[in-house]
Amino acid sequence: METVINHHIKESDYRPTTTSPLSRGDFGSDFKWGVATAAYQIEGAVYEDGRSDCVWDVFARKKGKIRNGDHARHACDFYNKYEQDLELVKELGFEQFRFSLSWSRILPDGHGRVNQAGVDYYNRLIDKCIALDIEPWITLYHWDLPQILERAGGWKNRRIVEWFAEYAAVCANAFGDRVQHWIVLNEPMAVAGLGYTTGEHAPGNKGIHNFLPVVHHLALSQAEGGRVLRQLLPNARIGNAISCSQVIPNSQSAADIRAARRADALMNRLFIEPALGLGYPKDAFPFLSNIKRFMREGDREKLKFDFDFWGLQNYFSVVVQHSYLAPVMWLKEVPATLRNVPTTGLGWEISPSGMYEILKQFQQYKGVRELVITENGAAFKDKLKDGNVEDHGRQAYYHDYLDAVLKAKNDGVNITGYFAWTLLDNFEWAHGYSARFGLVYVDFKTQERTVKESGKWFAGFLKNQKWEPVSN
Ligand code: IFM
Repeated sequence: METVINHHIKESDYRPTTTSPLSRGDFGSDFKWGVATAAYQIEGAVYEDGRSDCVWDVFARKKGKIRNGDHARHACDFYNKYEQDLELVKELGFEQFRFSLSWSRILPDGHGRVNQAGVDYYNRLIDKCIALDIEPWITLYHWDLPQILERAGGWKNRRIVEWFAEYAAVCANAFGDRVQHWIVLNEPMAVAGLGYTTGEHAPGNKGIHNFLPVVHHLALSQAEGGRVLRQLLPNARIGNAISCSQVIPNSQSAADIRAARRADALMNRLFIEPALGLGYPKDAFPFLSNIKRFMREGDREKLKFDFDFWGLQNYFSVVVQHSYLAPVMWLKEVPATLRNVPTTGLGWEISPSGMYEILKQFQQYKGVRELVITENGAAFKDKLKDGNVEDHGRQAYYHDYLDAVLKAKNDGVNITGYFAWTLLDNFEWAHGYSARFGLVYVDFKTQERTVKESGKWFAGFLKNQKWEPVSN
């Protein structure tokens, strides 16, 4: 087997690190293959059918928040084009489709009044999936909090746990007869860190004082959402999706090793451990002890929920070092672009070995029943030329990450599914439309879709053709 070393390369020139052919059959016949999306990133139609503003609508209207002044008022117009887009999912050969529900379409006041037009839309979407023999997987919350709830404090206000429970119950009652797989929260760490601490994401709140209450209310809500779904839908399979990355210390110094443990506590342990009954990971990051100020009697129990599966969302590895200049965390990341490693268009390290290591790390938790990769993918600077997008870098990325998933599976990790991120180029949050993650290229002026080379390769792989990586 030939081994390719990808040093000092232009991001789009990434090539597979091994030439091992992959085949779908290697993962076993029950392994689930899907593609993941999120409502706000694709739907558009923000003013249609009684939807109210979410925090991202308001954030995007502010100057300088989203690259190039982009907004998601139209996004991919998936709200109107969902039928043809689901046909593309089918054409690509995915059998599962993960999408999120827009809270402000379903409950425009955040709680109370149900907007039937919003419910009807998701009913049509689910029914279309079923008609195409694609299994719908619902994410309840993928970052688009109704603005009306943000005005009442959003995730800083403990009442959000009740509001979220009500929303979960409305969704379970509306869609639970046809949807078996549910994901409660998507990447709560991004909400707490980017949305309420650094302010890079909506709602744009800044300040470390927000971090702990927001973490605690998200952690309570993930468990409460799980309980609501389980009570109303006893046969559902309920999961939660968290971001995770292998964390590597920059040196073997005691200070760098401790810094890596703190980063690991935040990036990987913060939301899973309270649910497993292990509490917050204060051992590695003593600052987290301050969360007790927001805890009430009985909360340790309320934080627990026995999820059927944990969704892991892995894109890159990180290297960290101790820093005196960063109070609270006392660490800084060593950017991949300074480390002579291959990166994607967003400067994220391409690290298939990191995918392997993180799967092994999560497998060690006794209370974890099953793991699913609920997102993995890469942004590259794709160009549409003569009706084609030759995104060989993305093909190679998928090849190497899938190889790593297979290796982990063969080494005993109970991983049962994989979702590519994502179907369509879309609104990539603060990056706007500048970061293209899709297997399908979108011309945002015409809304025309073009399946990229990576999409065609994935389709071949899912048809059980041996998946040879491109070699040049
Ligand atoms: O686009 C996002 C998604 O919404 C959450 N996980 C990471 C993706 C890529 O940044």
